[in-house]
Amino acid sequence: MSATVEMNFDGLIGSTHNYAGLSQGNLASTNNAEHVSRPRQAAKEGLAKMQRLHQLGLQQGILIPHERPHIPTLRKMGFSGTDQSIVEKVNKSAPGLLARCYSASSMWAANAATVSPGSDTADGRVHFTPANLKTMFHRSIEHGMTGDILKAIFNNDKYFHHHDALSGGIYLGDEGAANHNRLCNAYGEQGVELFVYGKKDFGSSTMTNRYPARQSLEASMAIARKHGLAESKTVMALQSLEVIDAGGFHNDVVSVTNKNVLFMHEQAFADKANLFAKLNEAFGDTALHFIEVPEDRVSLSDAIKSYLFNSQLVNLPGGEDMTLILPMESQENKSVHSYLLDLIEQDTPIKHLEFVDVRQSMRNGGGPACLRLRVVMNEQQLAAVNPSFLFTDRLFLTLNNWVDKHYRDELCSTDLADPALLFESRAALDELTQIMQLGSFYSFQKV
Ligand code: SUG
Repeated sequence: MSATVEMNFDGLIGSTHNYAGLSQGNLASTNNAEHVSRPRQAAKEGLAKMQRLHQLGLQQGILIPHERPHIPTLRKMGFSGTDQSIVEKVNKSAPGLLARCYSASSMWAANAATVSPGSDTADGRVHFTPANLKTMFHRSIEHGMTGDILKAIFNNDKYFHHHDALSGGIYLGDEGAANHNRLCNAYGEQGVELFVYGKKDFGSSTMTNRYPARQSLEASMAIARKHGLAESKTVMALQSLEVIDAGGFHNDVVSVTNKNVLFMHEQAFADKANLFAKLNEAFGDTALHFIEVPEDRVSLSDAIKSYLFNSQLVNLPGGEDMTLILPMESQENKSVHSYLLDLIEQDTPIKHLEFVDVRQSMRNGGGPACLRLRVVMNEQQLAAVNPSFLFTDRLFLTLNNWVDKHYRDELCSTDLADPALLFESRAALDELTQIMQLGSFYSFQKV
């Protein structure tokens, strides 16, 4: 059997990274609203994380930023004239809309799509469904470009199948891989796909009190059907509504899986016992490891502040031991760090800790795991990936120089009205399409 790997595709952070407080229920986003952001630092932190994982011997890929501000969205909403005059008019009459069309939120690649490996799907192809992200306006405009980027990277019908994002009016909210996990014995074997929802759209609805639940059960079920997953290997679980109301808007803020390990806060799921029973039944005869972190070791509030669970749980080449790639904030939080030091001494597969600095992203509620989309591929599938999107030492250097050339040091909310930012952002993306050998890709390049 050929070697199958799990590859991480990280979102390259766009030049308009800013703190606009757009995501209700995401405490970091709300608390940092209107703070000054540092786009150049943000992009370099992201690139340094990719480089670290690449150095550790993991397969690393890249997703490019979306076009921002997104003028086509503004034109659809009735603004006309030159692109520059549109920015001026929107700033005067609808500044909230301008901020939403300027967000660099596509950086959080875990929300790009739900991906099912070929070993789980009926036709043996890797299936992709871009997330519609309809709960937040600024994110709901991502899925078209996300689909185009995924099609440019995984451009071979023999190995890859691309679905459209789900529609459904106010229903069928889908947040992609942030609410989707997979358990398996080996990456190349059929696994159990775990979909985690926060609300039911039809029939008896489950409701959060303070903050919106973003993922709907009906959306998760539709994706499982469209990807051709075996019913016996698919588990649907309800997110803890208390967790959502405490600021854990995505399930990947409170849990992460790798192979046969589920690492989670004890309060992550609404009905833990039922979930464990369902997972054990779907998984079959070999053992799953449920590593639960108790509230009295790490409070839910500390877990959400430090993003302990928004870490990447990985196997480095040649070893069975697992490594957690964690945000620096979980090293700086005393109770979290003390728990982690105990964890690696216990009898679990998690044996190593690596801390990465992604502070600029963290301030908008995006940790290491938010920044990556996992794609499991066998050798033939991997060979069919567009090589321009594979991370190399050379690409690292090229993109660092590109960031230095095009990104601002700082950005604040009033800067979004500056027409120069529109042209700077386009100059950066124009050069990026040359680096990535994409030709005319963004809408502004096609007029
Ligand atoms: O959707 N933040 C993103 C963070 C996404 C994190 N992703 C995962 N957990 N996988 C969101 O809430 C903030 C933008 C702003 O406020 O400017 C934002 O969109």
